[in-house]
Order: sequence, then structure tokens, then C-alpha cells
Amino acid sequence: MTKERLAYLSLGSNIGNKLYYIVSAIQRINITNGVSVSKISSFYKTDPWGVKEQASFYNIALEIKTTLLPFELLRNLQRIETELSRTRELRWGPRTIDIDIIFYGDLKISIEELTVPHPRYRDRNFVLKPMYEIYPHNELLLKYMKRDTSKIKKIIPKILVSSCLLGENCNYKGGNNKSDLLVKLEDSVSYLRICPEVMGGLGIPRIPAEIKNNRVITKENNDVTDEFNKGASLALEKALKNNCSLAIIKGKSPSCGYGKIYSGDFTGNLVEGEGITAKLLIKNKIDIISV
Ligand code: PH2
Ligand code: MG
Ligand code: MG
Repeated sequence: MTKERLAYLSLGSNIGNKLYYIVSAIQRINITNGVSVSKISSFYKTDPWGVKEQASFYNIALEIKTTLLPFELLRNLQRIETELSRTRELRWGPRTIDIDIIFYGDLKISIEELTVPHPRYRDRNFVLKPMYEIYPHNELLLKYMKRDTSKIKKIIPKILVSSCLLGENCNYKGGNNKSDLLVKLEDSVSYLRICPEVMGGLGIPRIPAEIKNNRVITKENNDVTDEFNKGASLALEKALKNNCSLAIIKGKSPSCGYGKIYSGDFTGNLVEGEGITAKLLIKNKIDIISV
């Protein structure tokens, strides 16, 4: 362990659902032990630099607070790249996710595996422009920026999100599941808020429900499958109408659970499966991040 330092990262993606890869990486960085995300830049759509014959990128910059040593940080970022299907073929070629350390405190490091500050950040507007947004005290960023930044376009991605994760008191208990990271991300994206259970006509608070034999049944043994289906359709409609390709939804719930949901016996046990809304979103090719 070392004392806490600020580090600055650059993230890029140009394969598949770029928004999914970038947001997944931000979330995984934030839950890494010894790391927390303190600032998130806007999202930028950028022309490829270096190898020109490839798809355009999404790029962002992050400020993190970390007690990890530079090497430990590097290992963790590489682990996250691997978890997100990163492969290394062509230098400067297409990638699902690239996470580079640009600055680590004011340390200078130069060994084979890691050079900090990043050796080429000065030549790259796709690093400089997002970074300057979250690190305006660093005048070098402005000094190095090439005058023509027209190939670096700010975008505001649309993301479907469970309202309870943003602090709205709409879960079955009448409380919320607020995520500080997702609240922070709100400055960089446009959220389409959903609570499928409320949209389907159920109240706040409400009797807990779980999925059993493909039906949604409350603890008082009422069948609320119709309400859950209605909420799911309305959530999907909102996503499709807005051309939205990513949903960040509350894990384990009978509407939004993804991967694991409650077993249907009200014991707190989990089984493999998806909630009603999650299932419908997946079927319609909307990628899911479960929180
Ligand atoms: N990353 C590269 C090579 N070229 N171009 C853009 N626009 N954005 C990137 O993140 C990027 C690139 C190698 O890391
Ligand atoms: Mg890179
Ligand atoms: Mg890299």
C-alpha cells in the first residue's frame, strides 16, 4: 500500500458496442480494490489515429484515486481489458477496450512494460481533449492540443437505467439502490430512466415478488406477471424509440436481474436466470450491465 494518489486514464473502444465496453470498464475500474473513479469526461467519437483503416473510436478520460502502485494498477487495468475480450493483434489496431495510464501522480516511470506519462499522449487529440475537460489545471494538455479538433466530436450517449440506481425511491421497499458512480456518470450521458414495476402499474412500496415457473408471484401469492410484462414492453419501447443500445439495471430483481435472480421461494437464495425486462432487452440486442 502507498498513500492515495490521483492518476489519469484514457479509455478507447472501436469494436462492437463501444458504449457497453467503455461503461463496463468504468464500472470495473471503480469496483477494483484500492481504486475509485473521481472524474469522468464527456464521451467523444474520434477518427482512428495511427492505423487509419479501422472503425471510429469512442474515447473518454478518467481521474481516479488510487492506493495501488503503478504496476498493481497496470495489472488490474490489463485484467479488466482481458475480461472485456481484449485481444492483442495489430499495434494501434481495433480493440474492444484499451485502458492506458496517462499520468500517475507526478511520477515519471520508464521501463519496458510501462512508461508514465504515456509516451505518445502529446500527439493524440483523442487523449488531450477529454483529459483537459477533467484536468484543466494541466496547461500542457492545452499547449499540445492540435488546433484542428474537428475529428474529436463530443457525443451524449443514451443509456436506459433503473431509476432506483440513481436514488429514486421506487424499489419494493420504497427505498433506492443509489450508485454514486452512476450519479457521477449522469453529467456525461443522457439517461432514460425506467422502473418496469412502476411502469407496469405496481405501487411503491409493494409486496415483494419473485419468478417461479415462468410466472411472477408475490409473497402473498398473487400473480403479477401481466404487470411485469407490461413494464418490460414499455421499457423496451423507450429504448427502441431512442435508439439506445445499453441498459444499466438493478441486479437480482424479478424485472431487471441479469445472470442471477431470486429463486422464487422468498428465501434469499439465488438461481441462474434473467428478470422479465432483462430477458426482453437481451432478445432485442440491447446490452446489459447489471449493478
Ligand atoms: N488508440 C490507438 C490507436 N488509434 N485512435 C483513436 N481515435 N482513439 C484511440 O483510442 C486509439 C486510436 C492505440 O491505443
Ligand atoms: Mg492506447
Ligand atoms: Mg493500451
